[in-house]
Amino acid sequence: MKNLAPAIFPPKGIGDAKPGNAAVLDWVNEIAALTEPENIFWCDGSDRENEFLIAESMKQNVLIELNQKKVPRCYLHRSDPNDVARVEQFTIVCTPTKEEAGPTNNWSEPRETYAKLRRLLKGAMHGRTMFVIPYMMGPADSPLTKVGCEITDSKYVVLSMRIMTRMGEIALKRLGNDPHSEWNRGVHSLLDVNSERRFICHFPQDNTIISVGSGYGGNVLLSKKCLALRIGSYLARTQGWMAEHMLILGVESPEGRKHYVAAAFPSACGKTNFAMLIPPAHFKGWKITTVGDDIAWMRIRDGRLYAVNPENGYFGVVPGTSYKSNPNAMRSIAHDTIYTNVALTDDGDVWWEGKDGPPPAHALDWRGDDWTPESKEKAAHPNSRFTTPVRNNPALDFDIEKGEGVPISAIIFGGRRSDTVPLVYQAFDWNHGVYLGATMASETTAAAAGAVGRVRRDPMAMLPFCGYNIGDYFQHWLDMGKRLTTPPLIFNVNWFRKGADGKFLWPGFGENMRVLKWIIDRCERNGGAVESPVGWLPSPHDLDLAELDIDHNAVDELLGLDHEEWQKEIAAHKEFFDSLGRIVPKELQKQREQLATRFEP
Ligand code: GTP
Ligand code: SPV
Ligand code: MN
Repeated sequence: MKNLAPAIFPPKGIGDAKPGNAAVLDWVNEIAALTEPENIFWCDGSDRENEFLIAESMKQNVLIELNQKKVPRCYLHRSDPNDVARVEQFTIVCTPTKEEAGPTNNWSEPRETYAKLRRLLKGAMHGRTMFVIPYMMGPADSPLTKVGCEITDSKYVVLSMRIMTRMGEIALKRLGNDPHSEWNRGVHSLLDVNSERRFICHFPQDNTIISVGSGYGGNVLLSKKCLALRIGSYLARTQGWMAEHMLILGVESPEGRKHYVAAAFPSACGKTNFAMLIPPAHFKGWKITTVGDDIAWMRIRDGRLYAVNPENGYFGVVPGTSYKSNPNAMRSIAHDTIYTNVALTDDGDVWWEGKDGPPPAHALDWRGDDWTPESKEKAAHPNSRFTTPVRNNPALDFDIEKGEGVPISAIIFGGRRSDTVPLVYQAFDWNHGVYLGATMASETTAAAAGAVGRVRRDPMAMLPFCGYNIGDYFQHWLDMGKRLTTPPLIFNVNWFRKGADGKFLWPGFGENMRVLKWIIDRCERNGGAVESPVGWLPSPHDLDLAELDIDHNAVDELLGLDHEEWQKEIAAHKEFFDSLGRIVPKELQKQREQLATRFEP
């Protein structure tokens, strides 16, 4: 199903928010001359514009209207079945030299790549409408905030960007009229949604992104992984800040003491869920608030790390979301939400695997085919998503718009590991914490096209998102540590360890509060821990497990270190570093040797 809808012609007052910045106008004209659209639609993000675009999207089958009584202002979008996740093999960092992109990125030469993309884009918007979306990443008054401009021929992208970013007037105001000010150029075209002509190209030196051939999420909402992480990480290094694949949450104790933590988990490994956590009844008076669920931009202020969430919405995993697992997400997506690739019930509601209640007797699956509970296929795609504004989140943090950001007390790394890695442990210091991040691994998920469940190293959860040489990125982390007088403590967690029966040992979700509480105790210098070869480990009585139905053996297993597994793990760290070659900083090599030594009898 391709969404190559013909041009639309808005009434007066819609689609004419032409910016005053000459650099933007020149660039738009240049892209229009290349792609030859029928007309140009200048977006301002207003309600009127949004209503018009939704109506047009329904006419052209880009959106399906859902039951407005059950899910007000919610719509369903079906992407092409060949286009349902990020495509890492076609995601490219186009730095002048291959060395700058480093061994973990696909690289191609910028000039040749521009030429190839120009050939693909030639006349690509013929007979169609080209949308120009000015957007802002970060609060209006933050020194971290960046402006981007995305050109696209997809209405789904426009509607999604309005949810995911601060779009329109506010962005143009921040950009101003100086043609030399810094802003990101993003060009997106669906082309013919052909997986053979799908390229997500980043030109960090030019602050430019060109994405063709896809209509899906992280490939096309250029604000997100492309700008906020790949280009962002490149800018962050040159400008002395950090762009990280991290959620940010606030934890307030019953006494009113508040901490913020940032956590890097790979795609589909629990960021959105952790960011919206509701503590179990035992933790009466504790309050968790969400600052961000996917991306953190952080800078140093008075020797501490401060973070903002550059985004304005959540692009979250749908399957598994329920009132049991994530009530705040369920409330968020009950209205004003775009669903992508979920099932459609006969009464116009949405359904997915893991939603509360019994499955519908009949539905249309994510492709639009008949589905019943007897069907072999899943009703919703495993990487089906919701796009919903942060304002919908009942647990939204009060300081989300604070320009200086929120001070970070702890950084948490975590992957999806069936074995080896304990439920939680603390790094000895910043550099050891950088080592934990640099060597983390996770089982692959449906968030990216390709095999699922394969353990791979995913340093700082940034493997697919670091826009430059990963060795330089590790060094940047080490350098940031030197500038921090009060660095956040660094932890590693693993919600996904399994027992001999193949089941998760840890209940996860809201119960992760028990782990978070220990982390906060450590930040306040009063949580107990034992020194182990991997770092500070809680013993079972250091975790508050009251009113939790879990047996002692499971807890011992969760907190245990299996020396044989760790010998393999350390060998895997070495193998990973060896695969990167000389770019791994000496400090991290030293950390690895020290880890190996600590395991010696
Ligand atoms: P991206 O949006 O792709 O970056 O994913 P994410 O990191 O935000 O992951 P998300 O919170 O959406 O969770 C992904 C999947 O993991 C969902 O199916 C969740 O139900 C599941 N999940 C999240 N937290 C936990 C947990 O604590 N334990 C278990 N067992 N599963 C979890
Ligand atoms: C991820 O894969 O980490 C996502 C989804 O958040 S996407 O925006 O498609 O990258
Ligand atoms: Mn998420």
